[in-house]
Amino acid sequence: MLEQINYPSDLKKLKVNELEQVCQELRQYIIDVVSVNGGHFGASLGVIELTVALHYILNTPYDQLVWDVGHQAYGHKILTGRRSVFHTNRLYKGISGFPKRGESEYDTFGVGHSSTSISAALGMAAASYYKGETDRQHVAVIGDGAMTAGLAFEALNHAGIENSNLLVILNDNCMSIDQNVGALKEYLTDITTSKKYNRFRDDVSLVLKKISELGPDARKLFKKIEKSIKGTLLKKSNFFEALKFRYFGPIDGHDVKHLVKVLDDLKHIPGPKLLHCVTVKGKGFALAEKDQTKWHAPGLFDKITGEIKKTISEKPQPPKYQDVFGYTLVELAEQNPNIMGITPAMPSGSSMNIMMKAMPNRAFDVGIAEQHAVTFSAGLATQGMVPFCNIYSTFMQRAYDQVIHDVAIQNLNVVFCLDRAGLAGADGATHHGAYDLAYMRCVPNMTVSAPMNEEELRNLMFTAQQENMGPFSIRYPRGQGVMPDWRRPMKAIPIGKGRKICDGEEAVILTIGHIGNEVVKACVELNADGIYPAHYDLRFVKPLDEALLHEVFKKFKKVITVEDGCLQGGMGSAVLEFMSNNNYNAQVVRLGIPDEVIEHGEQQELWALCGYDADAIVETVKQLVSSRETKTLAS
Ligand SMILES: Cc1ncc(C[n+]2csc(CCOP(=O)(O)OP(=O)(O)O)c2C)c(N)n1
Repeated sequence: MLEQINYPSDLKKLKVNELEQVCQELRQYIIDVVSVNGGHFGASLGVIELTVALHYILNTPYDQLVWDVGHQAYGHKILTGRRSVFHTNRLYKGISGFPKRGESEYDTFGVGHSSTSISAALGMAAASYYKGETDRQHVAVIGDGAMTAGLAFEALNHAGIENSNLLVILNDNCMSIDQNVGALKEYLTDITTSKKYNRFRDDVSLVLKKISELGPDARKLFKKIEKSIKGTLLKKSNFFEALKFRYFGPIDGHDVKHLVKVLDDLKHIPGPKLLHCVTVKGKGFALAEKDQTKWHAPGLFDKITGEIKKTISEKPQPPKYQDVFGYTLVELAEQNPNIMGITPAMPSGSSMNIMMKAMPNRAFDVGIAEQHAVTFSAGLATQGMVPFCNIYSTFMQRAYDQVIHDVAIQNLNVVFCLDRAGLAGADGATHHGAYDLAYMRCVPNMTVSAPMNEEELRNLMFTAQQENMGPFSIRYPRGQGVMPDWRRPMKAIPIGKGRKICDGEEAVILTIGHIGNEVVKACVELNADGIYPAHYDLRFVKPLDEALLHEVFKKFKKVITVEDGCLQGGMGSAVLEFMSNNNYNAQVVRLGIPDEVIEHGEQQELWALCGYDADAIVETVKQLVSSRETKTLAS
């Protein structure tokens, strides 16, 4: 059946009792493709029935369907014109792993970061209301994990007093990437299991039934019946009702026929509504149902046995930076009783789970709440604690005011560990950690650093937890480092002190962070061709190692800067500022992320695209040393 469905219009030709078969085929298709291609997995399997029912009932793309985070939208993509290209998901030049407006008119809102759907759908609904498009539906599908964010609460708070035609579907599977956390989660579990609420659900079904039977006068009748149950169960004890939403559910999110009926009924009820669907993440793939965190995005796997494929290597592999962070934090916390760990919903992704397991009273998962994570850390720091607040570079964007207002202005000793910094790879534009060097560099009191390898990461963490360090950011990329034997004793690094990697002549390369290893590779190739550039690892973008830079600009007239971050305002910019402030004259070529949106692809592929993988660096050095004129060049 799936082969006959290219667009929702094809789906609508089917009878309701044929939809279960469509769900089964759609589920299998996702398993087939993701097992050989990679990508997010469990979340899409959990919303198959919802996806089919929504496209069956709604008049998409006229009706606006907004997916939160968007990692669960594979079924949506397949049913909206992208089945035949789904095998290119997340590949360079292939379709995006998230909804993207430029890709399809069915993708109403670009996503990747969580908890935006209610605000966005409410904006769409308000615009429709203003334009008089009263028949238009606006639906936000949001998970219980994404619902923990401040942004989602802000949107609910606003939506409750708007007349807009908005349906929020709460996809409640009790999971974020790891177990969902917090009081809201416990509340949702309560109302899913409590008898009172189940009885209430039956009342609602009755009301809906009456509506469908009675046609045009239905709304009037609904108001009457609603009034009779208002003030009792509804208002007093339902969180969403208290925010002036009409609450429906909880219902089984895997019963496609029932979903079709309920969604059809809800179309006729105006104003803000919330439908609570209970689903199972990974539904239909036993292993994914069982270990939902592992199967959030498992990589490649055997779809029959479920065995996750590993890249086999003879040599001992360096660890991932995130694991070096996780183990080092515990090691430091054993010595320093003031250290605390904070993660906003990324215990596994950041390896904070190592500390959460070893020291449960000193490590917090605060939910998808980056802003809160930062201000909570600031609060801890006022009491003499040393919080290590680990947030992916891209997600830290959401907590920028908290970084400045709550931490930096008060000069509090909060250590920001920014994982997945630089080009993040297949997750694409929404997930690249492109901006942190620039956005941290302009904040007063902030130390901005990046390790080139695991040993440096450990030393920077050791340095940052010393007394009176103030706000301290340490950024490192996703994936593996370069040193298999990384567990060396830690030592403090003088703040703002860079280091020389190799001496050279003619040209100098300045780097920050892990990308310096591409320069090491490039130098091997250049040396073989008789070209010997010097290489310095700055370690700190702020404060800059001015002594090192004086040495560099006195000796070299050809300077290349390389960073895995945006060119505007990053390390290269800092070097140009230094050069200008000190009246040096040199030819400076800056390599980094240009001022444009970089799409998805393999990390190495994207480094090459942006012109700062080892090959591109070799090319740049060769061009620079062969150019005769020496002029100041900001490229
Ligand atoms: C602002 C932000 N922080 C963190 C993440 C990482 N992240 C992606 S999916 C996810 C869990 C979402 O849980 P939920 O909304 O319940 O959806 P589910 O995966 O359970 O279907 C998290 C934390 C993100 N995408 N955006």
